[in-house]
Amino acid sequence: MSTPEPDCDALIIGAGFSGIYLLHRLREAGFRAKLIDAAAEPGGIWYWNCYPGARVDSHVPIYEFSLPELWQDWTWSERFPGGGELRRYFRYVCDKLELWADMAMGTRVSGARFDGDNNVWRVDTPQGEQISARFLLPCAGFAAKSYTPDIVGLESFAGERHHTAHWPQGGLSFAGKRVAIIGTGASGVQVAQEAARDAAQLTLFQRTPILALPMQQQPLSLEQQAQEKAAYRAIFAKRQTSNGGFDADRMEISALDVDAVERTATFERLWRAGGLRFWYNNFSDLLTDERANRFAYDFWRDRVRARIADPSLHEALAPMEPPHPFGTKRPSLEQNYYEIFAQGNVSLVDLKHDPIVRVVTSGIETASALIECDIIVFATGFDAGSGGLIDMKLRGTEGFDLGEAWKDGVRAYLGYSVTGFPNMLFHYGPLSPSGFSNGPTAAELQGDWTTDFLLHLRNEGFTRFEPDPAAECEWTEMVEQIGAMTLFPKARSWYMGDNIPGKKRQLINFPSVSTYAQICADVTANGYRGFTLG
Ligand code: N01
Repeated sequence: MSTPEPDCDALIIGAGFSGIYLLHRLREAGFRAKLIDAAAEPGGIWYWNCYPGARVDSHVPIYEFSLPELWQDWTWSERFPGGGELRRYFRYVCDKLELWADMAMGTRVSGARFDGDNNVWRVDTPQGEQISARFLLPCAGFAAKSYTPDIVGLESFAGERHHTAHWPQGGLSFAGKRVAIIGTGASGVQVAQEAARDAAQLTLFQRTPILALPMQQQPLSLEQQAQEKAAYRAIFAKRQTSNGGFDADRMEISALDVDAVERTATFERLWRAGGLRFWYNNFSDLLTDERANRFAYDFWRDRVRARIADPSLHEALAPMEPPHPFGTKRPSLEQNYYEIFAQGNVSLVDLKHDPIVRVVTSGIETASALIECDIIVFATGFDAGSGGLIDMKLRGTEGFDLGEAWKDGVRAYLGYSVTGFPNMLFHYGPLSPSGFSNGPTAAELQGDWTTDFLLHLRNEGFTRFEPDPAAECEWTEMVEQIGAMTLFPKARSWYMGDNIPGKKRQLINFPSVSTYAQICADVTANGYRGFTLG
């Protein structure tokens, strides 16, 4: 008796850049592809993280799809677009590519198992629906699982508390409120700048100072964009061949091979250019040599100190000695972050000297004081990379789920595929360029590769693939070895997994998109080396 055809050839989970691009490419290639997402609207991270001030840190046109049919007719209002505009962009993309018919928004995955008899994934939803698919393509993004620290007394707090990744979709006014923000990463900085405008009192609880860079935001006129579009094709081509998926790479020269005058002039130029340039376009050895890195840190520190009116805050916000090498934690962008501390309604609690003891009904108690508040904002980040995938409770051939498979650390061939979990490729996942890459660049690269791979399987009549344990092991070790050649292990960060208590310390991103693209192309050219097809 022949087995029934699965509901679809490919089930994509997640309507961010990766999922949307994959749906488009797979449909173009004639696959019966479906996309589901728990959110009510597409946008991935831009849907959930709708806190005030949410804004991308990559300038136009880096953070959009390179498909001409999309960019030719789309315009942005600012050089670094805000979250609302990005959500409108996603709706525009789904309209323009006519994707809606194959998208089921508001559909969450509650579990899935691989049916090895039929080479099919069976995916469950909380409503009791089951969707079968030959291939499972989770596109959960790197930040699908938020992290809230377990602080004593949290449940007793009488006010509102929200994690930046679960912000009320209807918005939340800070006007006249006493607001506490725990965490000063990119999310904390962005909320703080907004809250400082109209909160009666804003208190930032900082464990480690963020080494934030000036955004240099600018409005974008239609005429300006029309002119700039002439260069878009070249910019998108460069994106594919750069390390970070941006429009440029780090320079070829070492910070140690130039004199102080030239070094400072270079830093000045990158600073003025704004955005993340000071990070991804800096000297070649910024992230591999501590002496080179220290030059950049000192420049950053002096520039930032000059903007902090109260000298008593210098050491907390921009310490004399670097808290970690510059750029080994993602340097967020800021617009007026260092100026808000001059306002009467803004204060900083340096948790290194005054740790949180507990939360009480009326606020947050530190070792030295009770800070009363109406709203607590948790800007405390994510169980990045693996967290969102583990939460899907995906069960493979050995009868256990991904959480069990990764209990001693993440392993994945090409940061894509795990032994014991056939017919599954996750995108923008751990051990792929992911958080080290501009999102759309990685989404297109992996989306194209996956489409070619599935076409190959279809053309050859294969219904199953699985990575070889040796290939998976080799890849996992290689990412670790590459990481050890950089300064990243010198910081405690989500890049290293050690922002989550109990999580194994390992570099979770592959450090170069262009190298990754070459390796993936080589895997293809060698008959999908490292995979067993059947
Ligand atoms: O999270 P984070 P995020 N007690 O992990 C602190 C992207 N992103 O949501 O540094 C007190 O960076 C923690 O302190 P420490 C971007 O890639 C992009 O801000 O660990 N504090 C840190 O200050 C970014 O890197 C954009 O010592 C605690 C903060 O919480 C990534 O998302 C905007 C604590 C967490 O910072 C994550 O950013 C937003 C505790 N127990 C995000 N636990 C843009 O595009 C943690 N912290 C601009």
